[in-house]
Amino acid sequence: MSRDLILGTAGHIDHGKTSLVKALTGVDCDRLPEEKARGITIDIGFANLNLGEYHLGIVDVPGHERFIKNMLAGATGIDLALFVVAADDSVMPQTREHLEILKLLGLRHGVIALTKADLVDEVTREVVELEIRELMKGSFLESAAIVPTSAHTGQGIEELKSAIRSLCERVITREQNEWFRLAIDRAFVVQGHGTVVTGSVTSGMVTVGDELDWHQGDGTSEIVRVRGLNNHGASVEVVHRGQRAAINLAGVPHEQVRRGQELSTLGYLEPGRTLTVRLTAISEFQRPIKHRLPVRVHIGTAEVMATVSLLDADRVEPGQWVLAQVFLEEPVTAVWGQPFVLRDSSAEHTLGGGQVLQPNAIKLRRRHLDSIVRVERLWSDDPLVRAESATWFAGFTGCRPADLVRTAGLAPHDTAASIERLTGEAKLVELKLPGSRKLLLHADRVAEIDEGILELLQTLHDENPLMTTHERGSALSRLDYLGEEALLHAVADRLIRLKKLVGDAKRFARADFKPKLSANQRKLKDKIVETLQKAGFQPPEPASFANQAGGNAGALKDIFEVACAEGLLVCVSNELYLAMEVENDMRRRVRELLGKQAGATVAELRDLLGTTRKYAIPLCEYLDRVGVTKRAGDLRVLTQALSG
Ligand SMILES: Nc1nc2c(ncn2[C@@H]2O[C@H](COP(=O)(O)OP(=O)(O)OP(=O)(O)O)[C@@H](O)[C@H]2O)c(=O)[nH]1
Ligand SMILES: [Mg+2]
Repeated sequence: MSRDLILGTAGHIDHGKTSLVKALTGVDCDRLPEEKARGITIDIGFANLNLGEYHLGIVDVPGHERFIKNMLAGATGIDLALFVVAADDSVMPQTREHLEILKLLGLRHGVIALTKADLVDEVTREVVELEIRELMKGSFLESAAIVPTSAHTGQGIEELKSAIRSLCERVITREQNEWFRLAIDRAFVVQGHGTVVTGSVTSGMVTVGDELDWHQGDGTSEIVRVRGLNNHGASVEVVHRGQRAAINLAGVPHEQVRRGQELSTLGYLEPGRTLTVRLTAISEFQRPIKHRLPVRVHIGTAEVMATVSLLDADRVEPGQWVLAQVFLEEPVTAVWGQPFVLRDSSAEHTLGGGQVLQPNAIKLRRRHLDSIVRVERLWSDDPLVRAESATWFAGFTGCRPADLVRTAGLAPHDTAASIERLTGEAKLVELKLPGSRKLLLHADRVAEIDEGILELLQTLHDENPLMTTHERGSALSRLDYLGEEALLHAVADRLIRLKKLVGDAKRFARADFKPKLSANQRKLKDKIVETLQKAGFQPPEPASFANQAGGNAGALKDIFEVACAEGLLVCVSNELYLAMEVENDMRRRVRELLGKQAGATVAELRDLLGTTRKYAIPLCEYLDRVGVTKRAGDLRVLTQALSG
């Protein structure tokens, strides 16, 4: 099976990176007139190399210290490094700086080319090899092959190819079925086709005709359609991780497209201005990184000015790791675990870098132990621990299950199973909202909202000791909650399922609430129930008890409701209550009659119950509502369920 990987060059200026790529592939990556004139690489160039089953996209980067930002744009998303040191010049400043950058970018594999071998004798070559070995100690290139090469004589080119090939065999890449991401490193117009962007595909795949989010680097995103795809000059239907891609976008004005923007699967990325990160300073840069230092952040192909805030330290000494937040002047699209590099504000030195822990963070208080502990958990090897912590940070408004791919590094196809585990362990709660939306909240957050609702209802019950239930909408709107009300309703529904509340879609009450009647109110209630038991199917309306109620006249309606809640009365309509026995008697009589004849008119039922039309109509409607009867033209018939 063939495999695609991206290889990037690295090394000091003039050490022969571009010449080596040409010797390997025949392609001259220096395509700009200025590059040709000056004999140096200014911006990244591209070539490709087929080594048996391995297809390598090559990104050739400049070595000049002034073009480190271009080197960074090229190095993002590479799988392996072709690290170049000239035999006649040995280790130089950008040899070190590029090595540090590749380490910060989390590179794991590389091969070292000792270029210009034709210019030195055996002894010099051996000395330079020793210097290289010394430099690489403790890095991913510690035991990398060192292959002496010459772009002029062709020496070592075949050996280098086989070293790259055996390196490819060792590269383990993430799984294929991740979401698509491409950081744009170039944009141009092709006559007759329109805007084309290029980049290294760092995850997932995309097919012609697909829609993608185009993140424009200013916080706005637009949905764009892939009109055509190209991989190293060949038109293709699909591009995937490990390939260089040129994407022809439909209806996108090329002036608006630039390096630093990103294309991704719909809904995957979310631009953010605050990142929480783990951060280290490189030993090459002798000074520590201090709290509130202004920096340039390089992430993906973007470069953005920012300020560093150290959460658990005042300075980062070289080699030490701390937790920090990065406040960016322009939003970036990042995901959990994504590497970044920090350079000083005047773009002269690489200072350090690290990995993103929160791509869309809120400002955290420094030295705040609880947040720091939870941020630390975001660096756990266990994706479940990360998912729990990321959901906690999503706060009272929660997050979508799919957000955990971006915020906790879950694989898209593992998300559902991970959430099931965490909800099973009662660490997270999944709430179902209208429109089959799902929101995830940390169990601690739900517990706080639960408490808010229960306390609120306690207050309402205390204020209205006779009111058996409260209207949900108006009650919940009194809660001090800034998110969407649908979430509160979902939490309330859950409390009803958990039997901490009683109620339905409209009204609710605490399950432990018992209306508190005074002695007089209790007497009045007994009197009402007794009266209604005797009144049969022509009961007096609640207002008719006003005289007897005296000072309790205002509470009459509530007293009726209490009697209903206690199962003594049944509410037929606003003004019409029946004693429970009377209601049962009605059901019995109606079933008996309709057992004998197929249907009955309102008038027949009126006569059956010995009442008047005024009562008969609401009583019939009530019987329909509770499912005893249903209408069939002018007649009432028994419902199917009960007729059998
Ligand atoms: N003798 C000799 N000269 C070489 C070799 N490789 C490159 N050169 C020369 O070294 C100079 C720089 O080579 P490039 O390939 O442009 O170096 P580079 O590393 O790409 O330089 P930047 O991209 O600007 O950092 C050119 O004049 C090359 O002809 C080699 O193997 N032997
Ligand atoms: Mg070059």
